[in-house]
Amino acid sequence: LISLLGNSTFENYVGAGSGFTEMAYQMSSHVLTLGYAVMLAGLLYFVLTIKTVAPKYRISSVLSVVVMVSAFLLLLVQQQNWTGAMIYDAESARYILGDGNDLFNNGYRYLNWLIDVPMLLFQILFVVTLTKSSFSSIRNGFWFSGTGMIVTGYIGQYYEVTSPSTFFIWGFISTLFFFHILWLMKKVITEGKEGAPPAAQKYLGSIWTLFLVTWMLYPGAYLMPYLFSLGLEPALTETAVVARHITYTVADIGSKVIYGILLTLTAQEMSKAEGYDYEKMENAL
Ligand code: RET
Repeated sequence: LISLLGNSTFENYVGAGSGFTEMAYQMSSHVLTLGYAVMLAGLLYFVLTIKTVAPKYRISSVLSVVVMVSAFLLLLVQQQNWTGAMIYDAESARYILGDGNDLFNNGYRYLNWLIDVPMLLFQILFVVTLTKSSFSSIRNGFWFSGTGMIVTGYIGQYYEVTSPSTFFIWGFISTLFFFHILWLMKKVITEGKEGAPPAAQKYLGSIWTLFLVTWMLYPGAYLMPYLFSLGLEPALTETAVVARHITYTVADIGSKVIYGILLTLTAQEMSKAEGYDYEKMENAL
């Protein structure tokens, strides 16, 4: 198989090997569809709530809009890549890799992150006020490590079947960038809490938990074929394929949509504390 499929991801190897049962194929297709549908719904939320926060916080909503548009488009293409790669084989009653079609690759996701990761990281800087760190040095760190993490992971994912050691080395380098991002974000949230009204402090605490949990899901999805084999050979099973699609979708909804909503709620509390109360303004919406 390796000579036929080369550096393609393990989803193709499963498609060319055992193929996918109806349930595994459809669940994958549906969860990928849910992903882009939620982004369009989120887009409306961020547009419609922009005036509920004081003008200086509105860049955060604008960045959520940017994230939603890019995620909607790239996740739509990702879903079409899945259905386009597999065909139904009536003889075996399974979905198998189609001859002559594009292979499946998670790369659309990675390109989406290239836009969204820096945007999501910058976004919080427009809501909180830093007490010690400088805005521009945090912003540069976010940008540098955000893109570094994704580009190295993007290269690594090509080797998940053909060369586990290459796959793990790129994954490890990517993880170093990831730790730098976590350290910067912890700093931003800790400083942001100082001087924020109590209700906003509570939201900032939830944002940190959400951030930790949802961002950790991405490396989990990267490792998925190995998590299912618990060894140095990737598990070429449909369960691992479905688990990866679900993990990415859950992570995307949490890290982009729920995160954006929590930042909107934080900014609403801060706006209120500064005398901008949209609930009292007749023409806010
Ligand atoms: C990779 C490669 C393996 C190691 C690590 C990774 C981390 C990825 C992350 C992605 C976050 C993406 C987000 C997208 C939202 O739009 C690249 C999978 C650590 C943390 C938040």
